[in-house]
Amino acid sequence: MSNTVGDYLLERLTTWGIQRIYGYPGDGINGIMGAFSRSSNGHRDAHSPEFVQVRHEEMAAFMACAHAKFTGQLGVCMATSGPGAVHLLNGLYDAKLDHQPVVAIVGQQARAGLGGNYQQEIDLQTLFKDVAHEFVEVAMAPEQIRHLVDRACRIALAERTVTALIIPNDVQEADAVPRPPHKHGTVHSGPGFERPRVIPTEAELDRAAAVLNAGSKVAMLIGQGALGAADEVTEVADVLGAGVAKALLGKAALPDDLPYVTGSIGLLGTKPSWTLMQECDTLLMVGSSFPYSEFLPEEGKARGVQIDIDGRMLGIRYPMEVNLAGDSADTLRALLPRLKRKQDRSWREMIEGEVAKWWNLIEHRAQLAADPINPQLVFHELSKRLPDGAILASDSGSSANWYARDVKLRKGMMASLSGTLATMGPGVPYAIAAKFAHPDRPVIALVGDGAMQMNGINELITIAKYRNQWIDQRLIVMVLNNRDLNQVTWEQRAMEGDPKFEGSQDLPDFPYARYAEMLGLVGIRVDSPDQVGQAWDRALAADRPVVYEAVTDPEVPPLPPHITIEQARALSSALLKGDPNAGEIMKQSFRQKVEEFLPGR
Ligand SMILES: Cc1ncc(C[n+]2csc(CCOP(=O)(O)OP(=O)(O)O)c2C)c(N)n1
Ligand SMILES: [Mg+2]
Repeated sequence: MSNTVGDYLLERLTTWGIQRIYGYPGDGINGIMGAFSRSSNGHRDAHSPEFVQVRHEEMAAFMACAHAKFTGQLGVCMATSGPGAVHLLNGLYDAKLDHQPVVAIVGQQARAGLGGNYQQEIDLQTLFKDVAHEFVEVAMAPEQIRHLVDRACRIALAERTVTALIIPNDVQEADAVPRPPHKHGTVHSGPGFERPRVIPTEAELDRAAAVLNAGSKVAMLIGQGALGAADEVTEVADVLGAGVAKALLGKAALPDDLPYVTGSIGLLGTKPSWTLMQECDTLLMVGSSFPYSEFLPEEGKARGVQIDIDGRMLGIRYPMEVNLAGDSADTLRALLPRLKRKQDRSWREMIEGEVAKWWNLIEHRAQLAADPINPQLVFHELSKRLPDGAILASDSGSSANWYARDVKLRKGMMASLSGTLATMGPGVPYAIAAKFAHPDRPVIALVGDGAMQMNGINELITIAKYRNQWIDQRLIVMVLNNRDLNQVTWEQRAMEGDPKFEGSQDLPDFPYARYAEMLGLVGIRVDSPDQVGQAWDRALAADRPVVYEAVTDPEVPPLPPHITIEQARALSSALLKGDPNAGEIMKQSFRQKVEEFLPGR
């Protein structure tokens, strides 16, 4: 039985299957913290949600987003009024932009003080109106809680988006009204949401099949919408003799060890993905909103078919001939009997040849000498050792390049990053949420030193706090210690034609591995290439979380797969304008590039 609104809130969230809420306390939510305390003392339902205390509310929002990404279920985060609510925002935008269902529950000052320029009073509805525009409501009376929870959860799931529930602290402490009186002006809602089966009409499927059957060089581009459709993508690609490129959020949608998978696309992508898109005559895009048009076929060069569950995402990246609003797996399954097997396999064979050459090139690039460690080697050695069922979380930065290109995911693995917001900072909190959701699986975060200094170091404290709850404690945080905000340094050089601005780009050093040891974790610092592999063996065999600190060379260029004339011109202008590291860059860029043209690559 519920007593207060706070108690009832947790009870109703339990009905929705919420097992965990990531958050940080404050007097704006003490009425809910009291309810957590009562429920954890055994007075309540044993399935009542657990409160996970993070270091910063933004991390709670990242974790709620990652929970959704790694489980397919609703993520929930919680923060106090005012500053706590403001801190949530970046993580909530990460969820919104990557279409993840997340509910944010925030406190507010007592009703009596609102509008009084009161302590910590912020207009929260306006603050959240953009990030949670599908549903942001304030509970002004206990009778509302039931339907506000039901609607916040259902709308987040149905729309794959962020919703927000604002609860003044005196409402939290009021007597619960689980069942509003049966009278005019009350709302009587119920819980539960099941995804519908969404398949396009027969006529549209026929039209799509006609386009796909007419083509002789079919390229597929899959994104996160294809997660869970691996069998269908494989079958369709096989029938159509297609190569398959993957947008970053869809990296785990299809294993990288299939010979016709060209890997990532875009600035962080591969050369075979580039070739696939440049030379295809037909594009089948599945569950992706990959934005960069220069990496897609030139308008008019290919006929296009797109599948997306969200009608709003159709036809916005390429003028598609057929736009299919539907679930990826179900729609591909419905297309299959309509597709004719391509008898001429030469396109597919050409793509497979390109893919084989690419993996050779990647292997060789990883072995090239650098000062002291080539970052590609760190990813390459990890890739070879990835345990079955591993879950990976990459941060934004140069690590995302190497994650995209060098890591070969196998069947049964999961992986994600901040795909659309591309914010710094999700690597460590995503890994923590992955661990809570799948405590029996090894989890690896791939993070830059900038991101570690932004928030990752602090979140190591959360790892130390909770690690004993995880049956398999293998959570490895790999830090690329390059003392540089490297991704942006290269953007300054290659996009702007400016030399590296040391004032904005250089980072202070920090003893990541030693700090991990102070927290009772394992710290491994690697500063020579011959230690890289063994260090991974040690990290992967550890009985507790590990910080794997790799001292890497910031002058190894994360070159786009196809460096354009403009980029080459910009880079040389940056060097001529006196880039402080010009000599080393020339050496590394030349080495990396020359590898591409060596015979047998
Ligand atoms: C919150 C946020 N601030 C700034 C950026 C711009 N940005 C993208 S990558 C990057 C550098 C990341 O540096 P680090 O974490 O050290 O990784 P590295 O590229 O050096 O491997 C920056 C500043 C961003 N994406 N997000
Ligand atoms: Mg760095």
